[in-house]
Amino acid sequence: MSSRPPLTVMLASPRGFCAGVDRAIQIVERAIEKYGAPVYVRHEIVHNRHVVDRLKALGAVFVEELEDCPVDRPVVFSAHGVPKAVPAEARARKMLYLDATCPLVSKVHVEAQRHYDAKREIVLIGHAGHPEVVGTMGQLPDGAVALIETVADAQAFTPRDPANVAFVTQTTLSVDDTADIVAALRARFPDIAAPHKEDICYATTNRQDAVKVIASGTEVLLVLGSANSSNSVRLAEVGRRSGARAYLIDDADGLDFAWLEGVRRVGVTAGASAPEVLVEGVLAKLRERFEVSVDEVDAARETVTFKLPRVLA
Ligand code: 0CG
Ligand code: SF4
Repeated sequence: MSSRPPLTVMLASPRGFCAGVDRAIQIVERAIEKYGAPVYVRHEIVHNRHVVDRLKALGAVFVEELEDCPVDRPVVFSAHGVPKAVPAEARARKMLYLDATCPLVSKVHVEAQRHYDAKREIVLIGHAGHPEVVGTMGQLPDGAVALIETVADAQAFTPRDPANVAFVTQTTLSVDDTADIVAALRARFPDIAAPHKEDICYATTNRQDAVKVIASGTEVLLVLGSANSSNSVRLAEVGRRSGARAYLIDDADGLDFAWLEGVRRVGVTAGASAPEVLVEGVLAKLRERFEVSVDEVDAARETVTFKLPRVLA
């Protein structure tokens, strides 16, 4: 008989890598294979410490600005997208660049441009300072896009022409918070032009849905992901709103057994940039203390994949 107490792990599915993250990491790996090291990467390719450290060991060099890259080495732009000025500058410096912007972020860029061409005043719902927000705002001239972060911002927004407004969003927001902000915008601007479906991507939506399914029945939720990962931070928030104590941890070392005292059921999920090996590490650590049974709960099936840029395919 084992003396370890029983623990049920409710494992969220889908969790972890999305198609855009998978593609972005492959772009860096293939670029290193094709061009040799070092390959420069402007900003963390995805917001995960383990991914970044592994790629560094393979020969990637991470920098924040294009001017920190030598002109004679390839540079990859991160999955979050870049302002238009960045590829323009790379071309001017005759640099070889590979754009790992997720196609679902590029889609938002195209939408914003379409609204601008139609002379609409554009609102971006997103988090100030996040690189995706910087990239989306940077598709258009300064002042063309107004950033709003909250319902209060939506209520305070004063367009020049209330009949000619459009909105786009960051891809990794809270689905529920965004619905509230959109409702506040629609109440004031009934004709506001909106995305056909959603700018919040399928991966963000599905991971939040999966947390909702498991978190109401668990006392604690462990989210694998880094603190600068917007979609991972949102998963912990969704867990808290469903009544769980939620912890965002980079890996098994971040797990404190004190959190699990007297706990019988724990939820586990991972942000879109967190490798599955980190989930396995947490399960292995839980097995050191508990008699673990894993219950994987499927909230959605995902079949999305994205092609690599032709030069690397
Ligand atoms: O969730 P954000 O946008 O912060 O990015 P992360 O790299 O964590 O994951 C998806 C992408 C890109
Ligand atoms: Fe693309 Fe969504 Fe993944 Fe971001 S989280 S890289 S938008 S699929």
